[in-house]
Amino acid sequence: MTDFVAWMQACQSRMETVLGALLPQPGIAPARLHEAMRYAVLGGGKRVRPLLAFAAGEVTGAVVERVQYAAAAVELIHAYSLVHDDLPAMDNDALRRGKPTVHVEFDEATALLAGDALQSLAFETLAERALADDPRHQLEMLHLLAAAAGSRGMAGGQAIDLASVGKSLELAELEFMHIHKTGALIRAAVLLGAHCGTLLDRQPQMDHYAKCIGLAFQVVDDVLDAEASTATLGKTAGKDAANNKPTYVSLLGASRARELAQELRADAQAALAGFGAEATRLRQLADFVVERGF
Ligand code: GRG
Repeated sequence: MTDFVAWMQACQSRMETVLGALLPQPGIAPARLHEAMRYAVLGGGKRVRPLLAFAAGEVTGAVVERVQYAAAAVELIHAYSLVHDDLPAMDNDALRRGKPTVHVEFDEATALLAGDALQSLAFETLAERALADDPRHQLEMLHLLAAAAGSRGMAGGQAIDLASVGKSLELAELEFMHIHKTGALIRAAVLLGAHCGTLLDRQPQMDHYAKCIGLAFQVVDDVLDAEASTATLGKTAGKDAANNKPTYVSLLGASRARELAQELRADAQAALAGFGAEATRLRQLADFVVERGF
């Protein structure tokens, strides 16, 4: 476990350095926009998606100097989504990663533009250097990330989320929403990391792992939103209930939601059964994602 914590910290620190170098320097015009972009991305966040990319890269023997850019691209999309999600037109939140949200610290127009520019920077990062031996794999990475972020992925899930406020959803509908809103980008993190190395016949098993982890992450997020404090989360706790949003906790109760997270963790671990020691980090991350809430 100590070894896992050290690995995690090394990846997080690498990410901070890589993201810091990829983001435009604050003094460069337009300085306010660049400051807002750096504010949104640096100095916070668990970097779960980059960790998954690094772990998946270990399975396919990818070099970290490549995976770090795939990981950064996914994290930039994630950061943009948080900036836009916090806007008054969406979740209207004032606290993120323990600090004022971007539109509160800067202004709404700057927050919109910062999110837009972070999304563009993600694709620039994926496209501007060789990240896979086979250029077709790199093209597939661009395709995977675009699809995961778009209307049939994260943005689509967000649209369903916004439309579901005040409604009671069936469990299957809630799952559909989260597979898109949260799961799609988490899946992309795993697949992009894997694509930096030598792709395997067991790609579908890794994909299944990624889907289970994506959903488990959301179930745990729902439990934490209901049970953890704002100080612990670094974002406003209890927002789902306050906004009358359907969640795993509101549909199943906290106890069954915890069980579901454990079942998804077990499914994720089972998907990796055919892998050897090269999948150790993915296994540890499955435990980390689920246990962070318990
Ligand atoms: C605006 C297109 C668009 C999409 C927004 C990600 C998202 C979609 C909304 C965020 C709302 C939310 C709380 C989703 C639940 C799961 C989630 C993505 C939590 C935040 O991710 P973490 O916990 O955050 O990885 P850190 O700060 O650690 O990076």
